[in-house]
Amino acid sequence: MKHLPALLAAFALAVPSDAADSRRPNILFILVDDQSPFDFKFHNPQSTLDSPNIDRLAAGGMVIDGAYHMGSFSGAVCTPSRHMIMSGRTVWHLPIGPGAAACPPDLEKNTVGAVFNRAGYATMRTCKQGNSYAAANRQFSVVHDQTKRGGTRETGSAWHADRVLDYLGERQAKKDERPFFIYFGFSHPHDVRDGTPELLAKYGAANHKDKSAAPPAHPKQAPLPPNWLPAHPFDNSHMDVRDEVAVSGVWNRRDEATIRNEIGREYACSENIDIQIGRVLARLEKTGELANTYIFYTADHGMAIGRHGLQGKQNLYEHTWRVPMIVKGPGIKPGVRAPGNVYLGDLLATFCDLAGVTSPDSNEGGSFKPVLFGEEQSIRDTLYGVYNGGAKPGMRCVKRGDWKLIEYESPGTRETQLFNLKDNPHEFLAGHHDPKVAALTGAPPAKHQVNLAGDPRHAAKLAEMRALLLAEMRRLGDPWRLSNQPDDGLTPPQGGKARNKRNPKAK
Ligand SMILES: [Ca+2]
Repeated sequence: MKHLPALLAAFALAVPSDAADSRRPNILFILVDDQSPFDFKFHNPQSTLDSPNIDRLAAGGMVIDGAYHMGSFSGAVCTPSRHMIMSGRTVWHLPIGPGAAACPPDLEKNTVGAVFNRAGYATMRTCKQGNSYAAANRQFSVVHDQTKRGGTRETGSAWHADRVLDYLGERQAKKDERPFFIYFGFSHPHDVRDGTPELLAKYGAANHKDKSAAPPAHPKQAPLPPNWLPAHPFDNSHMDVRDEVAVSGVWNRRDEATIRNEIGREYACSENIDIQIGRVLARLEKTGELANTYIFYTADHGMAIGRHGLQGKQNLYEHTWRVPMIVKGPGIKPGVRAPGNVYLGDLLATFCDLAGVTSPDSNEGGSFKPVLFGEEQSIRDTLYGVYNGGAKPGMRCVKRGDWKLIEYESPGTRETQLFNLKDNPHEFLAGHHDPKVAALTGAPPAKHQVNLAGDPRHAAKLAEMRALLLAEMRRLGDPWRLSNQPDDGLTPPQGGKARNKRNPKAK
């Protein structure tokens, strides 16, 4: 037995190089469709959503409090978001939209699936179909995409989990030793939010079909969000988009019963997703692969569902601009959080950094591995957001530290909002102090801070944030300018009027 150490050393030297590859980390990337960060207790302690498996991921890894999608030039916010996730490129540099002409050709060959195939990973994807990035999706070696938004095992979220479990089973049967990159996407909680009967019952919700009447109230329904409003106080440039007027179960309605029922439907779909994630995590634990797997949980963008009188994803309030974000895996301390200041477009660089893979030249995102490993609190100071899928130029926002500016401009509309998110995290407006609104939401007293844009005490901060927004618009190649900005010699893209000089003075 005295020769055992020498034998072990000889064995170690004899390990072939590809076995070393097998110790590279797996990546399980979980992406849900349309989910506000405030649906979760780890981002909002008042939430009534039960999500024990996702909560355990949060407790076992890092919660990123400042994760955002950069925005959209289309009502289908999912589509540019998913292009940014796959390619690591910024919103005006995608193969779709106004920046398409300047985008490198064959970009899909430098998207997540292709990059990880070249690195020797086993790649698999399941997700919804449509409003996505088809050319990039096809790069994964195994693809099972179908839109599953029903309330049964075959028609709902369980279908996506079954595809991942089947894949893991085949991998085990074939003794595939390669590390995996699994893109585990869901079609929910995007509408139509047809939950399973038992989960709908748990949240007091019904799959409401009668456009002429509100759904029944139920004591198990979640309360109204604190920043609910019966209507948005002004035209934000896209009030008639499908998500604001045509979602089955809500339509144009914003009454308490409709919104509380719809939140129940959203939670029923989100808890089902949580259950499905639990099945996959249990399998990875059983096969011994969990400890060497980085797990990412996020959404393609947030969602309003009654907040600020809005229903959809076509706005830049925090409930919609921000996304939930958890990362758990080797080297990440459990139960930690950081601002991060990350975009979804930073994911590709981060996946590559964690796996020791060189990110492609076309990538514009930054790795947030230093944040995950506790070396940095954030990877940038300033965050920019855009929505201009409706009237042009639409909405722009910029955030630095606790301060956030949102500008709205389209023919007939010019509005400015300035928030200190530390003092006013729900972005309360004057309308939240209306006694009839406050009676339903429990909104704070009227002395509570609201939009500060018209307050002369904050004029210097407003000017500073406006300068910051212009700098970001220039840096990122935003093809539009607002009427209070220099036009920079730009010719507005086709599809709308860039400038509205009828009412240029900000309110
Ligand atoms: Ca979406």
